[in-house]
Amino acid sequence: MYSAAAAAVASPPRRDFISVTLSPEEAVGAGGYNNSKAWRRRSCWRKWKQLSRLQRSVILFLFAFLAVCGVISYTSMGEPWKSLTNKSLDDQRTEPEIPGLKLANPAVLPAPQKADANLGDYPELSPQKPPKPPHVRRGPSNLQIKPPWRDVRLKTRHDASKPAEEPVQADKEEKTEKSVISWRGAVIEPDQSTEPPSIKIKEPEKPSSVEAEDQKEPVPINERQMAVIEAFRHAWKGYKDFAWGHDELKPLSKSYSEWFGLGLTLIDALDTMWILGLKEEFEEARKWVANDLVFDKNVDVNLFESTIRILGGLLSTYHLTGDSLFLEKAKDIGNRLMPAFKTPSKIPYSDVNIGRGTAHPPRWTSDSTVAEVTSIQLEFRELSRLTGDEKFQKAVDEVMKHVHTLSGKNDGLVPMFINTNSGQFTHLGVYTLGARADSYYEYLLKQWIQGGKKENELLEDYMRAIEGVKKHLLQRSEPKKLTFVGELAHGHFSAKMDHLVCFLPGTLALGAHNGLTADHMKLAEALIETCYQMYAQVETGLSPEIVHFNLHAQKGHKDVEIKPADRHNLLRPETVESLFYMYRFTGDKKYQDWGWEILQNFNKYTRVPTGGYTSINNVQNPSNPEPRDKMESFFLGETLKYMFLLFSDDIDLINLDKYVFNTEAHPLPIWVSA
Ligand code: DMJ
Repeated sequence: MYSAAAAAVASPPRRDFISVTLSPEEAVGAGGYNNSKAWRRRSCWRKWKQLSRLQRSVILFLFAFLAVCGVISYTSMGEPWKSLTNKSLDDQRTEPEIPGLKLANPAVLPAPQKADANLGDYPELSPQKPPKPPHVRRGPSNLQIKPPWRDVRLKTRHDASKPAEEPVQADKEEKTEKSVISWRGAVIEPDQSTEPPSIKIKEPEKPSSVEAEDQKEPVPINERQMAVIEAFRHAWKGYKDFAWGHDELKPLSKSYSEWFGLGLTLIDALDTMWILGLKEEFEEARKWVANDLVFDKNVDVNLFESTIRILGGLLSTYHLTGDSLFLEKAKDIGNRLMPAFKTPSKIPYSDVNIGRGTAHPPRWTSDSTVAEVTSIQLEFRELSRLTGDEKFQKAVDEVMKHVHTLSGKNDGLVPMFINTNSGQFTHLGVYTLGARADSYYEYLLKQWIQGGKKENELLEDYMRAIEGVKKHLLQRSEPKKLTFVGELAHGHFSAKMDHLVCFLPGTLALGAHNGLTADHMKLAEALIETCYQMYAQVETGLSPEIVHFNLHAQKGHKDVEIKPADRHNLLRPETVESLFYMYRFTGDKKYQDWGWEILQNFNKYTRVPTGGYTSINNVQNPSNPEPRDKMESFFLGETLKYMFLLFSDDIDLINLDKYVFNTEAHPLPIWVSA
């Protein structure tokens, strides 16, 4: 029992504290024990009235305070609880048993939906919704070997067709308000149409990551993707056994070849391993990069090739993993390549000695190749964004600005060479979308996308060039009437098409996805059919390096003719690359089926039993395709990566609204506008 005296407060002059009397005796003393509701209410009321105003205010304040605390703690407890629950569920999951390979946990993936391929999907003058900003990981950048199968959200094309967070109506209104200027079917935002983007880079950026903000569901890997993983591991076995740390595997002679002496295949393959989920192989390769990759070497490297393969490969691996090792290496090689830009015209030389810091053109000319000097921009621009050092971007932007103003183009089509002294095009009059010009066109569009679709000169040059292609280079073959891209030499059309040109359907489709005119998608559909026929009409089912199309129907002749000098296959990626884009944007399964046929033919004619794949000399001879004894680094960097992505139904496995692939299939983030 409590004593009333002990607990009561003897009316102090200033009652600035409260007392709580808990004495039943006192309560009963007044009128005996009465537990009726009315009595209790009266008694409480009396007590309340006895309190000073200050005491009452304090009590009321305390109640209010406790109530607010209660609400706050309830909501903040919810999240950790949810994530704890998810985490423990994750921990309990077991991975499927595939020898030596850890794969995605099985989950039920909704069947991919075929995107409505009518014009409504690619409406003229209707740009796509701006992409959601890529997630920026701000945490420590030491190696975070988080296997991608835990980083990939369960999101299919079906989900992608739905609008994202913002209300549809608001989005539509914004579009009609902004998208008023058009240039040959392209939409240019009025507020972005005059000013070129500032190259001022203030703060170094952190990597984006495939990891999204929220908890992601794992996505299962299907059988075709498994076959790609198997092919990769077979190729990797050959490289590891006979060419480890060297540039290219020679799988037949069980040796290697050097080009730059920089472990080209290993670097080119890093992000492919990450995307395929080959954790062990990736870690081993990472160790080599950490311990053995040294750029301080007296060696001449080709600026373009080392940019797209090495710098591009390191940057994308940095983004996917968040591992600062790759950024450090990227900075190192980026800096060592900069002497290439010290030319009278600022058009870079083709070759750089990365140890000595000197650069020079090829021995026989002072020209550089147009595709080479205009296809290093995605990588150098990204390096500036990441490091905060504007010199990289400044150098490559200057090249683009200069090329933009040059005369000698033919309706947007560029010649193949440019002089490093005068800065002028040379060898005028020859136009191709194949070797030496190809990726100029690809990078016009991709830089525009990378920079957030603001750099209108790039878009103008791209749109004009595609018009030039239509006007001068498009023809149809006989008997199947395949649309193809030929070449123009001093006014004469040649029905010759490099396999390299097969990047074009994918690029056109990417442009259409980003709001460019619908007929680019139509052209992409026609051209990818042609590229597929370059495989299907050949005895091995593999494309030669170059084909000539028949313009006139002749009995017993196919559309595709192959000259003896052109019948080699180097395991090139361009057709599967375009198949990947076409499948992502249309959902038409035939593109996956075509890619599957190609993979099977690579396995049939180019696979070397002891490990690795080889280029072949004769795609027309199934009984002896004449292996060349070389596996190019892009087979692992590009061809198998695009195959894996083509067979995936997960649009977030390198989401094309967040990433743009460089010309060597290394994904780099699309910049988010400030
Ligand atoms: C790769 O190095 C790149 O794709 C480049 O753009 C063209 N050549 C090879 C692949 O064919």
